[in-house]
Amino acid sequence: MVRVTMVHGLVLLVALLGGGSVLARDLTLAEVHPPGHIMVQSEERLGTRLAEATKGALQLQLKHSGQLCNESQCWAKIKDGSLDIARVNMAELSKDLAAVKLMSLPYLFRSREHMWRVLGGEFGQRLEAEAAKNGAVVLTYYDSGTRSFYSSKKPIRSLADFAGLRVRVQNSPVYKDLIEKLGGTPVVLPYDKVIEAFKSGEIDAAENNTPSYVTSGHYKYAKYYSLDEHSSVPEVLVISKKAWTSLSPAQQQALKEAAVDSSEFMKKQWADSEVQSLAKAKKEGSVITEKSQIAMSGIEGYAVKLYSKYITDNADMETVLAILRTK
Ligand code: GTR
Repeated sequence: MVRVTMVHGLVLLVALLGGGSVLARDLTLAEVHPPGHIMVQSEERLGTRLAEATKGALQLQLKHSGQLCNESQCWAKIKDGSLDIARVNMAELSKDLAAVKLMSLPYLFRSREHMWRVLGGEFGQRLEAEAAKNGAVVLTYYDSGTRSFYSSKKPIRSLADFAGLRVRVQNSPVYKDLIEKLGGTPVVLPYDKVIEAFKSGEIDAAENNTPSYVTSGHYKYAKYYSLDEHSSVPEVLVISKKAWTSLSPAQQQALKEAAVDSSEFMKKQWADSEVQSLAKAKKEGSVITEKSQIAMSGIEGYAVKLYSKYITDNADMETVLAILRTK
């Protein structure tokens, strides 16, 4: 929450002496990943940069490991203004933002470069306008690589392997439908409930990028990881409109710049983080199925059936075509 704290008396003094903002303030950032995840490292950097740029007047309070909320709850708090900042996967926004529903469609992006160009263009502006209608300001996006399936039962190599599989998905209608189309049963669960669900047998499979597969510990319960790369939906850093408008224009700029800097930092580290995570998973017994070993044509064929459900009018069709045409 934005608040003035006594403990920041020293910071306040420094700010006053340095001619900075008169009040030292905390900005709370809610994060579900634990320390050590590349996402948390990037946010720590954001906090340092922000404090430097504002001469200590803005202090980021990073609440990691889901201490404050799971991602659906965090997004709800951003919308109602009871949380300052949250980092969530964009899939969480898909119930409220039509643009996110479209960009969550599987196999839409040819590459991550393609996705970044789309977000940097008109589509990104549409998304940010929709976020604003929900009481949120987009500060930046973060790389989330590509998501792939993992199972506790057996390697997923073709469409047939989804039959009877109970697959944990994020809170997104698109992913629920995807699993149904593939022939499995979707189970919506928050991230921190996935391990228990593997242990109890409530689920047989889930999907995620490599750093999250490893830092979450899911790899210990679902050792068959199939690199099908069905989606690349990025992470998003959002601030509530309430917190945003309470900042001075100079503070807003400092926050935005620190956010963009942390995103660039993360983009550079991401590939390394993927390689290291995969190596760790392999070393500890994960069985990796490469994309070339998966009968992708069957899976993709079913996944694209979602397109006809989610592209509901000409405007959606134009949007998707514009994404596909983006070089
Ligand atoms: C991670 C992502 C989290 C969360 C998680 C999940 O890759 O960084 O924000 O969405 O996946 O599957 O719930």
